[in-house]
Amino acid sequence: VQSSVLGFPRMGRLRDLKKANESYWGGKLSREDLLAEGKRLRLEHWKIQKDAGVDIIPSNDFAYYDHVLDHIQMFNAIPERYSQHKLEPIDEYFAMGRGHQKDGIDVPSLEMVKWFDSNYHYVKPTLQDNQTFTLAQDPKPVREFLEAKEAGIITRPVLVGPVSFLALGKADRGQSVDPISLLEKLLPVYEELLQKLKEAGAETVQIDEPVLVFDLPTKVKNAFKPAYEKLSALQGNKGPQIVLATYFGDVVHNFDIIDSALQNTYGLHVDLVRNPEQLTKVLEHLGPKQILSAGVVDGRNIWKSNFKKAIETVETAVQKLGKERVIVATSSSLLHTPHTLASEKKLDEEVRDWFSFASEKATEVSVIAKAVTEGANSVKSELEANAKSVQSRATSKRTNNPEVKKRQEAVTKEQHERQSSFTERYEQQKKHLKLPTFPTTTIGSFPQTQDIRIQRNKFTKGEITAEEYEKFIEKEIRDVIAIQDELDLDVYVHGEPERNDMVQYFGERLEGYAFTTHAWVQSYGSRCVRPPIIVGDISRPAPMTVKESKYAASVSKKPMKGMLTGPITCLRWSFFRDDVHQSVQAQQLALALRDEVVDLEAAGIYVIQIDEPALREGLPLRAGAEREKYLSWAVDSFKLSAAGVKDSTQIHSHFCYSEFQDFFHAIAALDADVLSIENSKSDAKLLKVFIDEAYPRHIGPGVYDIHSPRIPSEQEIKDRLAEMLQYLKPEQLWVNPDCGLKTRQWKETKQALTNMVNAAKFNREKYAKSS
Ligand code: THG
Ligand code: ZN
Repeated sequence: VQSSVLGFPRMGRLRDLKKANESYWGGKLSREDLLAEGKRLRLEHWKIQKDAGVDIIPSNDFAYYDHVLDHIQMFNAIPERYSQHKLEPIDEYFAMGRGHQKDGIDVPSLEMVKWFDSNYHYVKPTLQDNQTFTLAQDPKPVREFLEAKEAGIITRPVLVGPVSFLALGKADRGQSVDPISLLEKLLPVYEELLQKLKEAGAETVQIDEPVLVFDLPTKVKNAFKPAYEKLSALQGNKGPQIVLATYFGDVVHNFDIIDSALQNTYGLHVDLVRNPEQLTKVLEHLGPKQILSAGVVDGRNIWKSNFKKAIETVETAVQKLGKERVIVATSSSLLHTPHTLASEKKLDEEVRDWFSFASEKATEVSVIAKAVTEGANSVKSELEANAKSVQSRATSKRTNNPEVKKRQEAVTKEQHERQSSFTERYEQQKKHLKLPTFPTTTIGSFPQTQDIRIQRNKFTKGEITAEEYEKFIEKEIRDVIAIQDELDLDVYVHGEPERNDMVQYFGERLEGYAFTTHAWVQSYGSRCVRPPIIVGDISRPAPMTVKESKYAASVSKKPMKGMLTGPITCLRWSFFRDDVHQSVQAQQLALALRDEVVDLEAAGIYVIQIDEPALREGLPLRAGAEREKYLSWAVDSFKLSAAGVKDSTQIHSHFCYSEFQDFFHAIAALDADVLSIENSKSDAKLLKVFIDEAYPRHIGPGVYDIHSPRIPSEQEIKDRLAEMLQYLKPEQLWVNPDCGLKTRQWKETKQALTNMVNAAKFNREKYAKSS
C-alpha cells in the first residue's frame, strides 16, 4: 500500500508566497526573485512530504495565484483583452487574476468564484464562441515535474481534468458558447500534454474531475466518455497512468459514468472522509485492474486522523483489491489546511494534541500506509499516541459542556420567531427609528487604514497597553461618525476598526474556540484567512461587541447599527468540529449570538445587522433532501440568533453574492426586517423575484461595486435606483453599497458615498411629491 498527498498548500510556512507576490506587485521584488521564491517554496514543500515518508508526492499543485488560472494560461484560453498587450507571461497571468492598471493598460480581472463548498476562490475559465486551445511552449506541469526530478524527487503531476475545466467555466461577456461543447477542441491539448509528461518521465498523473460530485447536466455527463477514452488510450506507451480524482462528495450517483467511461483509467480517487459510506459501492464498480486511492485523511479540516478507523477503512479495500491496488491518500488537496502545527507556539497543549495541519497530515498518510503494509507493530508507538489523542478529545471537558447542552435542550420553537409579523414590527420601527424613505446606510466596515493595522499589531505584540489601544479605537470611531455626519447618512456604523476578520474576531471572544498565530489558509490570490478552530461546546463568556457599539451610539446623533457575524458564517469560516453535527454547532453559535443581540438592544442599539455571506456556501453540493435539511437548520439558527429582540428593534442581514434566485425561499425565511445584497454587477432584473414572490420586507440591493476603487457618479446611482424601482416598491428600498468598505481607501469612499446619499435624497423628494 502506497501513501499519497493530492496537493500541498502553496503559501509557505510564513505566508512567504503572499509576501513575494505582493512585493512583486508593488514593484519591490524583481520578476527573477519572485520566480526564484516560487521555486524555493516548491522544493521545500516536496522535501517536507518526502521526509514525511509520502510515496506519491504531487507536482503542479503549486500556483502563484490559482491553479485553474494556471490551466487557462497553459491552454492559451486567454481573452484577447489580456493577450493583446503581449505582457510577460507572469504579468499576463496576474492581469487575469487581479486586473492590470498601469503602463496605459486598464483591464479588470476575470471572475473569481468559490471552489465548491470551500472558502477558496478560483478564477473562472472565460471562453469565446470561436475559442481555440493550444499548449503553451514550456508547459508548467512538465517544467515542475522536471524541477522536482532534478532535486531527486519523482512526483505525480496534478491536472484539472478537461471536463471539470470546461464545466467550471463560462462564456465570456457577449458570447454564447456552451463551454462543454468545446471539449473536442480541448482534448488534443491534453493528449499533447500527457505525452510530454510521459517523455519527461512521469509514470502517473492525477487528473482532478471534482465536478463528478455534482448532479451533472446530461451534456457534461456525456463528455466523460469521449474524454477518457482518448486520454486512457495513451496510458502505458504514450502517456502516464491516470488516477482520476474526485473529492468533496460522493461519486456513487454518477456510477453510470464511471462504468461506461472511467473504468479504463489506472485508478480512481474518492473522498472517504466526507462520504465514507460510498466505499462499498466504489469497490463494486471499480474495473478489474483499477486501483483505489482511498482519501481517508481530511484535506478540509485540521483534526488528527483517527488511525484505527482509517486503517479499518483501508483494510476493507485491501481485502477486496489486494495491497497492490490500494493507495492511502488525503481526501482532497491539503490546500485548505494551514502549513504546519510546528509554527504554533501559543496553543494550549491539550487541544494542540488534537490537531494536524498539512505537514502533519503528510506524515499521517504515510503512517497509515505502513500500518496496513507492514502490520500495526511497525508503527506501534505512532498508533498508541494517536489512540491517546483521539481518546483525550472524546472525553475532554471542553467537548462536553453540560451547561451548553442543557440550554440547547431547552430551545423552543417560539424562540425562533419574532413577537409579531413584519407589518406590525415595521409600524413600531418607524415610530422608534424615525427614518426617512430611501434610508441610506453602509454595510459595516470602513477603510482599514495602515494606521489601524499598525496599532492592532502593536497591541497584539504588547507594545501598547489595552487602555492606549482602546483610546485609539474610540478616536477612530469618533472619526468615522464625524464623516457619516458630514455625509448625512441615515443609519450609522462604528466602522469596525477593532476587528481583524469578521469570523476570527468572534472566535477569539467565544468559549469553545481555539485560535492560532500562523495557521493561514489561502482564500484567493495572495489573500489569506486564519480560521479559528471550534474545539468544544460554544458559549459566550462576555459581550463581544457591546462596548464599541455602545460607545459609538453615545457619540452619534443618528441610529447606530450593531454588527455581528451570523451563526452559519461563523461556523463555515471556522474549522468546525467533526465529532458533532454542524447543526449542533450552529445552534450553539446562535445562542451565543442571541445573547449578544439582546445585550446590544439593552445597550441602546436598535438596528442590528447579522451577516450571513456563507449561508449559500454551506449548501450541500447536490440538490435534494440534504439541501432541504441544511436550509432548515441553517435558517433556524439565524432566526434563533435574531429573534430575542422587541418588535421595535430592526434586524438586518447581509449577503455578499448575487445568485439569490435559486436560494430565494431560504433568504425570505430568515424573516430579517432589512436585507442588503450584492447587486451592482448584476442585472436589476434579478430583483424581479422579490415581486414574483411577493416579498414584503425591505431590501438594499447594493448600488455600487466596492471591489474596485472606481467612483460611481450620482447619475449612475440614480439610474441604478430607477431600475431597481421597476421591481421594488419605493417604501421597500434601502440605499447602500454592495459590501463592507474595509478594502477601500478613504478618498474614493467619501466621494462614492456623497454621490450615493445625493441619489437617495433625489428619490426621497421625487417620491414625496408624487405621493
Ligand atoms: N473572512 C473570512 N472568509 C472570507 C472573507 C472574510 N471568505 C470570503 C471572502 N471574505 C474572501 N475575501 C477576503 C478578503 C480579504 C482578505 C481575505 C479574504 C484579507 N486577508 C488579509 C490578507 O491576506 O492580507 C488578512 C490580514 C489580517 O487578517 O490581518 O484581506 O472576510 N474568514
Ligand atoms: Zn458583503
